[in-house]
Amino acid sequence: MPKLHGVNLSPFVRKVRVFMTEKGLPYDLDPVIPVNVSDEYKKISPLGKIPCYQDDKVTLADSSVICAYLERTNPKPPLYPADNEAYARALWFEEFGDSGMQPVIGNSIFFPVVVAPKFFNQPQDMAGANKAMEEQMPRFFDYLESQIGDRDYLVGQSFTIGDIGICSPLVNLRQAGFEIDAKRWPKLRRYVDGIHARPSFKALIEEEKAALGG
Ligand SMILES: N[C@@H](CCC(=O)N[C@@H](CS)C(=O)NCC(=O)O)C(=O)O
Repeated sequence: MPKLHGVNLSPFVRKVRVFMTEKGLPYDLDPVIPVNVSDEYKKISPLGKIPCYQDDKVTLADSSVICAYLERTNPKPPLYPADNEAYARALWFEEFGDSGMQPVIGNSIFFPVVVAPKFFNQPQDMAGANKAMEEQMPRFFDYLESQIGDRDYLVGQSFTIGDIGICSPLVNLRQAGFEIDAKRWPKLRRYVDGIHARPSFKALIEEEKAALGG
């Protein structure tokens, strides 16, 4: 059975878990917390990060690489568009989520509001999170609002890696108690609500709710 090292609440682990669920791929989750990881773990994940995926052929320590590999080894259902332009666009949205939104959500909102008080016994910083929500997140939301239109998916007519990359960190935003303002970004809010209601996302959102104390 393939093994996925990493814990829930991580947007990158969630990306891979949603991807594998959508493909119907079973896996064992090894709950590695990415703080002071062991030298043993660094042998399989040299940057000390989660997720790390292992099967009988490969060891891969990056969510985007893992998903790309699993698409090649398990093509059905396709989670990357066949069309060249749509393929590039899906990768772009994945990157926009991973390297654009996630650092802001993770460092300025989710960590200070949820992780610091819950796991590090540090004071909660709501003021910093509110500031990030007011000053940094709107440019991401404005862009995504301009891209989604009335569709259910960011690229074409089906669910892709682009939707996973965008909507995974937005789970952490909700876990920190923030919502996308439906009056200001109605199309984006409708879209994200729809993606988070998919069984693959919903099951993890429920699991993580329990991990956060309900
Ligand atoms: N590019 C990596 C990023 C993974 C990542 O940053 N994971 C975080 C947890 S959400 C981590 O392991 N952080 C610990 C560290 O950076 O030392 C991926 O897509 O998998």
